Amino acid sequence: KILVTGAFGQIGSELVTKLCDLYGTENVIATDIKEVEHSGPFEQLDVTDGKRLFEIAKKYKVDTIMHLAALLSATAEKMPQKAWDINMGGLVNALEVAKELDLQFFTPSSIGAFGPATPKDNTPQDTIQRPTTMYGVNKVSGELLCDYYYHRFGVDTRGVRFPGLISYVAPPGGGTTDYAVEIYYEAIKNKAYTSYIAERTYMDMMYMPDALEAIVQLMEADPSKLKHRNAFNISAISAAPEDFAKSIQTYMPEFQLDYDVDPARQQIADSWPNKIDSTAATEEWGFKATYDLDKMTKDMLEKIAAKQKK
Ligand code: VAH
Repeated sequence: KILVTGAFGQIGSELVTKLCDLYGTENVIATDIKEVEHSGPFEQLDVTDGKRLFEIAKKYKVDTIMHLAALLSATAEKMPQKAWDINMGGLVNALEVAKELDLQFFTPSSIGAFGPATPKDNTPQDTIQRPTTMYGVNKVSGELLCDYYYHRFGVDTRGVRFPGLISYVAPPGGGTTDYAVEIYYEAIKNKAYTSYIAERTYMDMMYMPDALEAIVQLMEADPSKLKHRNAFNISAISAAPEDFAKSIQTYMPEFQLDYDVDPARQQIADSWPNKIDSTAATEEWGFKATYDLDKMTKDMLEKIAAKQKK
């Protein structure tokens, strides 16, 4: 049985569906700070309440925690102290429950765990990590904490450094890479988009189906093959706003892109890599992305158009 925190966020919304399909709805305990309609077991949970998290994990006799509840990079920069409380307080609570109840543990890190001093192209799995955002500090600290709980207490912690994730089910909340989701919705709505990220700003990106498959693959991987744990570089696409526009124009020639750069989010984006190296994930647990930019664009445009029709 799997307890998911942040179950109705951008990743959680689709991960819960995938886990229900794979393991059965009754084996997935969805928790979120928001009260949301859900067909399977649901508990309202603020992850800063460690006692309640423990009670839920015990009540449903879960064997795995997938901890997704967090504030993303742009929001975290607006309220850094709150971001520390939620991102680190929630993580410590979840790790403590995993330790007490001997649970397998997943939480995502991010390309945001890298900073300006990190090599920007083909960023290695093991390299300098001096992020300059609160979100990045949370992600590096989280990686170190998860490795600590593995080495010190034997908790089976595993994680990936997610790139910007693109999806059409639930919107991302306050990320720097959100432009890469907005651009598709605006393409369908207005055949145009004004990007808050400047041209030639390269960042790693991935389509949500590849991200979800990576989580399941990592969690089901043979532990004896894992040389790393928290957290694996994984990416599918390295792109700048004009690359998304060119890809959309393949299917919608009249699409127009222009720019109105947001200095705050541009500064965050500039501190992140252009393209990270996923070799370790491929070698240690067979990671392989299946969506390139054009394949993702085709699916995103079709699925959003279909949603608008409903
Ligand atoms: C963000 N989408 O923009 C998240 C993610 C790599 C980006 O961490 O904050």
